[in-house]
Amino acid sequence: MPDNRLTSSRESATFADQEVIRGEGGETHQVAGGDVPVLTTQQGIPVSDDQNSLKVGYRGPTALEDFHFREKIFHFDHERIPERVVHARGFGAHGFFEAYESLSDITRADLFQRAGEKTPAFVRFSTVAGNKGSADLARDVRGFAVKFYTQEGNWDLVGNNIPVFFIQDAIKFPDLIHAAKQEPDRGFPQAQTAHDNFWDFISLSPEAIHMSLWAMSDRTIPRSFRFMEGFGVHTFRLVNAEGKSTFVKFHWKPKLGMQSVVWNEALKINGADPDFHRRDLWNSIQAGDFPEWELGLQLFDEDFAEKFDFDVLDSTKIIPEEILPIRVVGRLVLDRCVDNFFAETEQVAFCTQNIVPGIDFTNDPLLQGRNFSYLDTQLKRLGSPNFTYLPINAPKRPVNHFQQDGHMAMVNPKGRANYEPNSWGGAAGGPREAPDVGFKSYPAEEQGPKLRIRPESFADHYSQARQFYKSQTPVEQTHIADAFTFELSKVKTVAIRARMVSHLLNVDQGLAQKVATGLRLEAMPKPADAARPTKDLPPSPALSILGNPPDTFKGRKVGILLSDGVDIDLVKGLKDAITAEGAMLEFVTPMVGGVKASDGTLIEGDEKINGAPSVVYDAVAVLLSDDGAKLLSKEATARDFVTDAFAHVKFIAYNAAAMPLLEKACVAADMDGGFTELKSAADAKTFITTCRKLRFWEREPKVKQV
Ligand code: HDD
Repeated sequence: MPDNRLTSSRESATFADQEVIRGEGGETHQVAGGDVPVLTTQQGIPVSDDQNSLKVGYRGPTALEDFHFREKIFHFDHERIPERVVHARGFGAHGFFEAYESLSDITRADLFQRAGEKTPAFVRFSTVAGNKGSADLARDVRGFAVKFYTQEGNWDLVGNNIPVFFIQDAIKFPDLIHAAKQEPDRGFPQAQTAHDNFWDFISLSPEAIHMSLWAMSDRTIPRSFRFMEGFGVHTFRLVNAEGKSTFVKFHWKPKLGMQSVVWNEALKINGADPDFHRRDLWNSIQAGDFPEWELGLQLFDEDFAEKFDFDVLDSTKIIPEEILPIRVVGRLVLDRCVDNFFAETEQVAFCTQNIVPGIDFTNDPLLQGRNFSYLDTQLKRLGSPNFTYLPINAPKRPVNHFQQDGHMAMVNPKGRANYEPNSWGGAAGGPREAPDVGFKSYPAEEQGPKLRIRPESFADHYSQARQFYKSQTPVEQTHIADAFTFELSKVKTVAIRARMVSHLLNVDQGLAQKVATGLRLEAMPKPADAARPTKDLPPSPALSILGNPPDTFKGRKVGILLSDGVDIDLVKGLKDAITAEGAMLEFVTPMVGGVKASDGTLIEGDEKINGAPSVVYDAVAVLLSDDGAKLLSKEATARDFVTDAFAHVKFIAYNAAAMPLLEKACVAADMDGGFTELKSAADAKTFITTCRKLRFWEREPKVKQV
């Protein structure tokens, strides 16, 4: 019998597909499902009954001697470890870094020596402020932490998706984070900076203004981890075999281009699918659609650093790509999901201090402080200095040292020598240092008085903020003004709102005016006192997301709303066009069991209409029969599907029969260039080509009046 079903690109997994590895090995016994391992306690004692605790009498108390019960509850009680004090919510994946060329003239770091060489890597993406259970689409900076398992040890590049930071000196980090997270008396709001404490701190810290422009831009509501840039933020050093040092800034460029959602969409995604980003990464890797970034380097010497307008040790500043071009030197591919979230994503311990021969620090005071903080926090989180033996943290090369013991010592070398120098001779004496190949710090010359100061060269807080704003397209500038207005509208203290606007006056008069108007401030404040006047730097076009569109719809997802009786050829044509573009699709149906198309084909639903609002898709199609349109135009969730797609300036494909729904959704009278009618299967290609623009931004001024 022919298989009369049409499924989307997403194949559903069954229990039988899943590899059962829990309790592999040991004795087995027959149960209804087949031959399975015998359930045991942690001590390996076979368990006869896991459903009932041991009681005295038929209805009596539980016996203290029930070791199985006690062990099970004891272990459960201790399952949690402290969540990260920042970046608690994250999602990781495995992959590799591949060098495009040898950089041996610049660095002796092993992973950069041979073109084509692949180095295993693990990446963890995260939000900063939210707790572990918060939602993915919080307006927040995203962490982009990469662990490279090089042949000369682990290198951790612990970066963000924004190239600058809020503060210049690590001593301010606890204050910044306290202000950003939930307020201590009430324990809310979580996972958002839209509250008094955060903006109070920022408005009292002019150094934070540049990053707050980035934070209020669309960069902090990315569509996917796959469509974000990443940055090492600080200036680091690369050191070659001759000991020559070159300064470097690290950049990650997503192969599929950048993309963000709009704010109203972000708010709704958080309700519809709080796991939106992690699900997206998981699904794309499982589908074999491996996310990829290119590693870019900005390389410069002391001479450039001297001449540059800003201090290269100041993490609140960028070096524009237009001044110092990025050299692309390799790619990062994520091709494997974790097997166990806790073991890998939760226990992975990134430390900025993890560098390898050929890479070195600079005196950036933020970086210097981080080097203390990360090691310290891992001890707190993971509970033992032996966290380096956890498989996710262990280098993929042998380790040899004289450190020993401690909680959970899992690797315990044999032999007598646990110190050096010793006179046990040869291999029995254990490892010895190797001056020729071992890590050597770059011998930078340092001297001067001990001072608690902020260098004068760090004092210009507004020029690059202005440059960032000027580099955005008008649509993006509007989003920045809207984001400031939204966040400051949640701030109850009017004086804080006004103080923020006083800083924006030093950035751009028009921006300050828009925000002041949006807040209905009674009077425009005076510009904030500035240590340095704002310079009018030329725009850096590379800083805009919309100014650098991807020109492909690859990796994006279309939600197709269907009803019974839908024209099967239209559905097939659309599916083919989406698949040919390398994009994904999901069928959204009134009932998850699917719909019967015009020819009787069962089209299986991926989602029921109330479980997949259009916010979880990049573009939508509404393909209905006359009866289907009659039914769905009375269904609020179907109307929202269309209304939201329209409000979020998405491309919408429809067939003529769907018009009653479009009318009920109040979009029929405003149909614009973002709509494509699918008269025949051939029109689907036109629709997908149109979707490459990602959003129909021309519509936005018409759907936003306040
Ligand atoms: Fe940090 C975690 C990125 C400044 C202290 N940070 C953490 C993570 C990322 C960053 C991506 C999550 C790592 C993971 O997935 O496990 N942090 C940054 C960037 C910064 C920065 C790009 C500035 C350029 N951080 C910073 C400072 C301090 C910290 C100045 C303290 C002085 N960060 C920490 C931490 C965390 C952390 C408390 C929490 C959990 C962890 O380290 O492992 O140590």
